[in-house]
Amino acid sequence: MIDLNTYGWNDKLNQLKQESGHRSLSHGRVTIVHRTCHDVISENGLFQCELTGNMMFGKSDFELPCVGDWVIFQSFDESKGIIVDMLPRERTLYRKKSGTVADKQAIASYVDKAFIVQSLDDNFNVRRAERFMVQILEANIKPVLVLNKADLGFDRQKIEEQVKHIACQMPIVFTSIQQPQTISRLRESIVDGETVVFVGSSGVGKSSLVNALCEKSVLQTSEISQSTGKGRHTSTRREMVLMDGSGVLIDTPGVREFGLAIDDADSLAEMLEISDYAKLCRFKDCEHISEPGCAVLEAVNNGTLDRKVYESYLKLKREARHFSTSEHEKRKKDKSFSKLIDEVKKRKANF
Ligand SMILES: Nc1nc2c(ncn2[C@@H]2O[C@H](COP(=O)(O)OP(=O)(O)OP(=O)(O)O)[C@@H](O)[C@H]2O)c(=O)[nH]1
Ligand SMILES: [Mg+2]
Ligand SMILES: [Zn+2]
Repeated sequence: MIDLNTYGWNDKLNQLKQESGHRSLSHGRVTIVHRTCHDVISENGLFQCELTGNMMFGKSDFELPCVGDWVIFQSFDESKGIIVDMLPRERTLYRKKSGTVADKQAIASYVDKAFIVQSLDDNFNVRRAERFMVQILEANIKPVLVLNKADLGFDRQKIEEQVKHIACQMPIVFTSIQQPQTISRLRESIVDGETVVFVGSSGVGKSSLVNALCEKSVLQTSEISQSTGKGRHTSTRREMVLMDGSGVLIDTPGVREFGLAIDDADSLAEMLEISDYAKLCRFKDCEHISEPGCAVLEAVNNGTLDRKVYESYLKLKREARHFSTSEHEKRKKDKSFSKLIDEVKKRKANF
């Protein structure tokens, strides 16, 4: 019998299951999403489950179970089943689906912490770290910036200078898979039963860190390419593993771009430490672009606020607004389309 508490099951989830009307069915957590089925870990072991047609009907992809979701399923035998329901989502990390304007993609659910992994060769990029951070904070997940490959030599002072405006939102940890004490420190930052998702570019060492934390090779990692010294795309799926029975780690494939899927751009000022200035602007609805009496612009001009942080703030805000208005429009269109179909059905019925 598997103790699902080690996977994060708790009284609150149990309560939700009781309320779901599926008391007698099994519950479990999605560990891998395959093309047509889901691996679900439950008290009775791992099950391969398909979705009922009902669960898929009228749903967008991001609403279907993703890694980390808790689901209710009916088992057929000791290893196969069918998912009939999903418990309400919490702390889900989304991103904008690449190549779309208003579609989002669910990366992982019921996440407590997110390790934003960057490597200290040429991957470290504070703008990219900010981007991940705002999406993670938006989901009520705790971000941690993990700067890996610390064995390669880097200018610590220069890096700390660049991240100082976000350091109070997220701790920064330097790691190397060749320095066991840095891995122990990382392990200590994970609380029992907590779920941690690893995100970042390809080749930064996400899977290597998961393996180091588990002290065994549970995931495949890349060989360093001799010619460039850089990693190649190795992980191809999001995958959950259990660390020493005390923490749940979710590895993800490296992403080239991480588009914001945020509904409310207002919190960005606070996340990027701009709100202290914004409070002093003459107008309450100041956009901090060219308004008279704008304290943010003044702080940029007198050098107290880093211009690059300010520009990044404007860019992320534009992007978040673009996403939320496009998403809103899309929802409106979908709604009026389904209304139209209902209307046609009614007319047919009346004939
Ligand atoms: N020098 C050094 N190399 C590392 C470290 N961590 C990982 N690597 C190497 O970096 C390469 C990429 O590691 P992976 O763990 O596969 O990277 P990943 O982030 O999972 O990449 P994707 O799965 O493609 O997203 C491998 O060759 C690792 O051995 C480190 O701390 N120091
Ligand atoms: Mg990987
Ligand atoms: Zn202003």
